[in-house]
Amino acid sequence: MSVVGIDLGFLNCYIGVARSGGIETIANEYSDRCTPACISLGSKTRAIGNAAKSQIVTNVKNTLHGFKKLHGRAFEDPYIQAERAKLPYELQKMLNGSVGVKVRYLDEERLFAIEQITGMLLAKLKETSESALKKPVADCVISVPSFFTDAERRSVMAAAQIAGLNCLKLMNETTAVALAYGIYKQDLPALEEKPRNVVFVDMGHSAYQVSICAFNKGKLKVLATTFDPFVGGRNFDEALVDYFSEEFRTKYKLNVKDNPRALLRLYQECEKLKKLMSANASDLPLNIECFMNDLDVSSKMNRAQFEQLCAALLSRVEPPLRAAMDQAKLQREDIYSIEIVGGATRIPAVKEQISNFFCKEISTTLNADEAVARGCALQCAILSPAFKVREFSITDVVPYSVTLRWKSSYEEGTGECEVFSKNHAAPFSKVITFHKKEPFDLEAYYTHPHEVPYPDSRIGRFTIQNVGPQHDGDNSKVKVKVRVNIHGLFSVANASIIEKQNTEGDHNDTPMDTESSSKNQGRDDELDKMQVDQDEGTQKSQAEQQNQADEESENAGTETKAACGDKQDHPAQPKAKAKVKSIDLPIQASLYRQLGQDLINCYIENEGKMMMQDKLEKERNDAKNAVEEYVYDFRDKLCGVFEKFITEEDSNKLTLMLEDTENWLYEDGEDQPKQVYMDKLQELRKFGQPIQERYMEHEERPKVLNELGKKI
Ligand code: ATP
Ligand code: K
Ligand code: MG
Repeated sequence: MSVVGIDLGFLNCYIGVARSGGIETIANEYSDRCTPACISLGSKTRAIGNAAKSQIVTNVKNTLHGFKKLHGRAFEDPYIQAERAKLPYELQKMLNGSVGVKVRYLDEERLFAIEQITGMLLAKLKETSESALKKPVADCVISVPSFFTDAERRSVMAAAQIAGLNCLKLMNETTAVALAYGIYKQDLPALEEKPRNVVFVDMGHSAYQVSICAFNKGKLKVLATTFDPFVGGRNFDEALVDYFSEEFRTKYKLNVKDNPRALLRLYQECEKLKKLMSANASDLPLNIECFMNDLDVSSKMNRAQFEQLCAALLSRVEPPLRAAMDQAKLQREDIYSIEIVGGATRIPAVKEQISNFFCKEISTTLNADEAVARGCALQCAILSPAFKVREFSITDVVPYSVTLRWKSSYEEGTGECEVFSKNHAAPFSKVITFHKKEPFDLEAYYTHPHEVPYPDSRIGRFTIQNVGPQHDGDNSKVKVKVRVNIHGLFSVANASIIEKQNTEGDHNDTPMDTESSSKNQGRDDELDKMQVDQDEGTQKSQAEQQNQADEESENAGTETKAACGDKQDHPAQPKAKAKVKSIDLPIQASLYRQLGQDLINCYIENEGKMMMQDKLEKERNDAKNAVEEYVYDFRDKLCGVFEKFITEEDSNKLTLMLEDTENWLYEDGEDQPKQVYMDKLQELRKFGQPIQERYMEHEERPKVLNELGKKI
């Protein structure tokens, strides 16, 4: 079983693995611990990671980057349309309405779903892990932004499946950071003591996330997460690009925005400049040779100017910090430390905003680039039965409140109930009781659409099937378990109908309730059980129910009964003892923007084909390189060490042959099947081998004699 954690970044990906010595961030084949989230499609092969990044400017339309947030959205989504206008490659609508990219690959026009693109990247990261661990890798934990909705999360899960990964958990990025911070801390307060509250801030390339966590020995609890999904390093780059484009327009009469290649180069140079400005406050140059129309361009900027240019962006640092403190109900003096990670927190003005808000120095003790991957690897180790790690319990939060809505059986209209409030502990299960005579639909959606950075509030529809009236024609009691699982995904996990047996005029919940919850106990990995049951007669307000639920969830093992449902469905009933039987009901789930397994299987098959193609292409190239290498190596040796072992005539003949081969490699032999190169090498060797042997014999003879001499 593998223990691997993947930080699936917008710009940069990192891999953490558990090895004998502990958690380690591993390097790829370029000895780089960072693998760019970049894929380049070519006429013969795909390049992924570092090799793809170097093609951004040369293979503009077929080099994909900046695709992390295209997941789980409709093509018409305003975010997608805004990105589409800026991306140098072409986005296209898939048959199911989601986002795909149109590229040229293997000399054909091809359409890839976003899940396939991220699947390619994840497959590459899998391969990198495999070569580091020297064994197959499947189990892993993958990071996602805490603000990802269910649709976005499911789309990333599909990508993992396409890559052949078994994602044990989608972990919120800031929670991963919190785990990386807490698990090694020896001095956390004891369980009964006041927790240590730490703020984690991550500003990466595409987003800004804040979370506040409470730590006790062996335990971390997320209190609140907030975010601005539209502020990150890329926005600072963009501010610079806009500024210089305008300057070059007046200064050089160049229209940078009309030239994708030039624009990409300007982005790259601006990112470099931005980083330099983090270390240096004085004027720094920006020079690009042969930028457009053979013109060299140059300009400069200093940190003060940059900060002025980005004033609007910088003002967006504080609100999520304030919101997190409000939601966690903490004062500044309750905060033990502020830990920052993510590349863009290296911008001095960003750091300043954060420390000014807390009136406190910020801590940079965590590895800003690798903390997410390390946290994910630690989580994977905790989940892996094969790995021994310190006991550490992690309680995350539900980022957006979730409401269930259903049709009332008695009157026109709907009933609804908020089943999870914002910042509710997760993973978590609750049981809700309905009184129904017929199958019914539960619609799950985000309660407050304006809080969700996503244009559709639907999560899914769950049809509870096979519901009928009781023998006496009364409503049946249906228990429905809803949950937010380990990945942060909402579902109606199961439903059962409660049948009374030998009913002697009594209706009682108690025996069944206990039975059902203990029966479920073993099946679940959730922290706690919550019984949100019909409170017959006295319908409480939604707020009251939730307060009660939240309170109770702190005490493991307790059950809460809270009202939830439309009152008319459950007239008050007299209580007495009765035997009950619980029968599981089928649920038909239709999740919003969910990919069908058939389609995923088809993508898996396609990924396999592309991998095979890459492998064959690599072998073909290796075979070609072997011929080239032989030519150069032998030619060198012919005028060197082999000189004495070949007649001049043969040497001339061979030199000519090598020269012919070299020319062939650049002409007819440039693009041949692998076998042709192998045959070519064989042919050369036939001539070369005898010379090589004569030379070797000559070299070995003195050594052998020497050895013999020693023995005598
Ligand atoms: P996301 O978290 O949004 O998915 P990511 O994890 O790929 O993105 P990071 O690797 O954390 O992003 O950060 C990359 C960003 O940090 C880039 O915009 C990069 O230019 C910026 N960055 C890195 N180093 C510095 C620096 N020294 N000064 C300013 N910005 C920097
Ligand atoms: K990253
Ligand atoms: Mg990141």
